[in-house]
Amino acid sequence: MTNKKPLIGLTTSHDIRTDETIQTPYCPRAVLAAGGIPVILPLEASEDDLRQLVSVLDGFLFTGGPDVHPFLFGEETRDGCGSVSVKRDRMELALLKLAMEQRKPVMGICRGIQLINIGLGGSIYQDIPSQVERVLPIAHQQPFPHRVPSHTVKIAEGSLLADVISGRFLGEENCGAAAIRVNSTHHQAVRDVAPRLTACAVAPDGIIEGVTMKDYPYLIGVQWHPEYLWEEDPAAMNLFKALVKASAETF
Ligand SMILES: [Mn+2]
Repeated sequence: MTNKKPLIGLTTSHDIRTDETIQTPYCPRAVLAAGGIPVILPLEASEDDLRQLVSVLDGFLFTGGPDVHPFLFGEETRDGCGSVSVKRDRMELALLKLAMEQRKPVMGICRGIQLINIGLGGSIYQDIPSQVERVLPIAHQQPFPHRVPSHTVKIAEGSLLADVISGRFLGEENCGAAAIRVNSTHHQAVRDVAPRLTACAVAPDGIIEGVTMKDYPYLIGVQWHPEYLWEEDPAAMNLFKALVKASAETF
């Protein structure tokens, strides 16, 4: 068993104009580099099929993408909300529920942290600039390429996220975790944190950028995009390595 690599299921993007599913290479490459095998999941699958897939796979990565439909967290669609994929929302919420029923490791990136929060009963800001008054309005849609960090994030000391970012979770502490530099390409963000989640990372304007879940084997959501940073940033690589490690432990 020891030389088998964990299988990490990845959600795909959905182009609602053409109905095509799209997978950019960044998350698969990061999972491969971290020692896992990325498995791209189908957008359209029955709940039974998803359940079977979940039982075979070892961990799950909810990737970035467009907005989540406001009805899913009990709101009307406000000015500032972007486009949505009803199919993708439905598939990912079903997948999250099934993955958590089977206690599989879960990671969410950008849309992924929001989807997880909504799936567990929390809410999000539909549009940060029009909904949040901020003394220091951070550019969460950064004006330069994704590979360049744009704002800092404070990580709660003693949290699972701090353990992962620092490398302690991997037994190879290789960077500081109190504050890290991240990229930012989102206009939505976690608002009310779901009851079972804990906010453990925050941007300088107060926007929540990370969540974890106590009483669960492994769950981390981050608002930034480590898949564009890992080649140069050990904090970003540690996130992928930790997901793979946690997934290996559930074999
Ligand atoms: Mn941000």
